[in-house]
Formats: sequence, C-alpha cells, structure tokens
Amino acid sequence: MLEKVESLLKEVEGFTTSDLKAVEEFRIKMLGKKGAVTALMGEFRNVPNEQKKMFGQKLNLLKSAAQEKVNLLKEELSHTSTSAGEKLDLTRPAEFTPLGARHPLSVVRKEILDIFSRIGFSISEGPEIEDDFHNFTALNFPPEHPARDMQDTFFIDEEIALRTHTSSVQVRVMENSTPPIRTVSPGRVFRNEAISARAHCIFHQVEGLYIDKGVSFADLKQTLLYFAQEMFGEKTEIRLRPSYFPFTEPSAEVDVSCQICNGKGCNVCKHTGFLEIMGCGMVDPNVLENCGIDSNVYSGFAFGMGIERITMLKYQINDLRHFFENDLRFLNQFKSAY
Ligand code: 2NL
Repeated sequence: MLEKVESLLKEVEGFTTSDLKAVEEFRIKMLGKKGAVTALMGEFRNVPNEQKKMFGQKLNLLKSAAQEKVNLLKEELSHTSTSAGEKLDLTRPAEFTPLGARHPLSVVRKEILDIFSRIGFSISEGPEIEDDFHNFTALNFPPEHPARDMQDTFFIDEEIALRTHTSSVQVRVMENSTPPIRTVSPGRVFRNEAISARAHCIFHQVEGLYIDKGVSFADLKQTLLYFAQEMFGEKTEIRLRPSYFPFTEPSAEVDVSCQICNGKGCNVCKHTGFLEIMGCGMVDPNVLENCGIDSNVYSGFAFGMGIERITMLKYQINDLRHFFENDLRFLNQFKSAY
C-alpha cells in the first residue's frame, strides 16, 4: 500500500497538460468519489496501528499535492485560454495610453483669435495656393517688387504661388462683402528662406482688418493696446515705430514692453525694454479701390503678426525650429486645458 501511495505521488508530481478537460479528468481519477486517493483513504482503517501515523501523513501529503496540482493547472490554463470569450478577464484595468498635447502654435493661435473675437472680429480663412492678384497686385505691390521674385516666393507657375501672407484672404473678404468689415485671418504662409533659428520657409500668421466709415489711427492704436494687454498682461505697454509696407500708409512696427524686465532692459530685449510683435498701418486707399471699396467713403486699419514670434516671446523659446521638429520633450511642455 505504501508503494501505491509513493507511485501515485510520483504520478501527481509528473502530471502536466495544456487541456482544461484533461485537468478535470485527472481530478476525478485522483480525488473523485471513486478516485485513487479516495480509495486509499477508505483502506486506511486496515493499516496496522503502529504504521497509522506515518501512513496518514503520506496519504495527506498525496491528497494535498493532487489538489494543489489541479488548482495550479486550472489557474494557469484559465489565463492562456482564449478559445472561449468567457475566460477573458474583463475586470483587468485597461492598458495605459499616453495623452497627446496641443501644439504650442495651436494654443497661441486660439488665444489670439479669442482676444479679437471678444471685440467683434470674425475669423476668415482662404486658400494656401493663391494667384498673383490676391497675393500681390491687389495689395499694391509694384510689378518689380522683390517679394515677387522667385528668390522670395514659391511659384507654381507665372501666375500662381504659395501665399506669402494671409492678406490674400482679406482681399477676398473685401471683394465679397461691404463694410463694416472686422476680420482676423489665421493661416500658414510660405516664404523661400534658408532655415535658421529665426527664419523658416513655412510659418503661421494672423492678420487683422477693420474697415468702416471714419476708422482712424487712434482706433488702430487702442485695438493693439487691448490685444497686447490681453495677450501679455494688463501692465503691458506698446510703442509704435514708423515703417513701410506696400499695402498700408502710414505703416508702423509695434513693440510691447519686455515681459522679462518690465521695460527696464535685459538680455532678451537687448537692453531696449521693448520687443517687436507685429506690423500694422492704415489700409492704403489703392488697396481698398483694388478690392472694390470706395476709399472716399471708407477707411481702415490692418495688422499682421507671426504666431511663432508671439509664442516665442510668451514662452521664451529661442529657436524657431523647435516648432517644426515634433520632439515630444518640447511638445509635452505645452499640455493645456484647451
Ligand atoms: C508683418 C506685417 C502687416 C498688414 C499686414 C494688411 C492686409 C490688407 C490690407 C492692408 Cl488686406 N494690410 N495687412 C498690414 C500691415 C502689416 O503685416 O510683419 N506681418 C508678419
């Protein structure tokens, strides 16, 4: 009988299978009502008294080894078996999926558009591939202007080019509507430039246009002050310097007081206390006329800014190329609620 116990123990220890049905058969064969272990338990009373202790221990060992083996195999096979849907563990937590972040240019673009939306500007968009009229001629570029050169503009053929500014969208708005016009035009623009820390052949602009009876330079200044204070904080000051654009007269460059030193002078503002953020001016009467608006009745102002430049100033980013490289170490710093 002892030999029987020993041989059953060996069988239990050696048993393995990848079939759940075989495990159940094994359980019945060993531990079932008519199973081998159960039968031995029945014979226990026939064992001589002096052997009962040792025999009992062996028998218990066999019984628990068989039970453990059955449990272990059932547990293992319930994880690996995919043949029946009911064996999938539906309570298991989902795999972790990393969340993306909005691109900093998208965050700042929305901020700019929201600021102008609050004072009644609509948002207008248009084609990235433009004809010569909407990109240059309507905007008062003379025929020999250097921007019309292959060196500065990506031409598709003689008449068609990638737009170099989103003013072309505003030309379309003027052609297709009557004043009052208040609109901001965000979008990608293209210039044939060598890529560096400060320049890229693709960048993003928001241009603004306001046309009505009696629009003055004072309206322009106050609108830009409102924008600067919403964008950079209520203590921000602005400064306008005379400039030149073919499509505005007079024209100006707009500076904001430096965020870093509050206008006192530091490395970021090169000790001037101010940083340039955009260009602006009163819409040239020729441009109004080219777009079908009577310049004797209406006047207007316009401005244009690079979203990259505003974002760099706001977040102190020193190289434009970061925006185009999609390096997650850079992008993950801009996780925002929007
Ligand atoms: C800059 C300067 C500017 C405008 C854009 C504009 C549009 C129309 C008519 C007249 Cl339809 N002007 N836009 C005016 C002045 C400056 O942009 O440095 N942009 C990045």
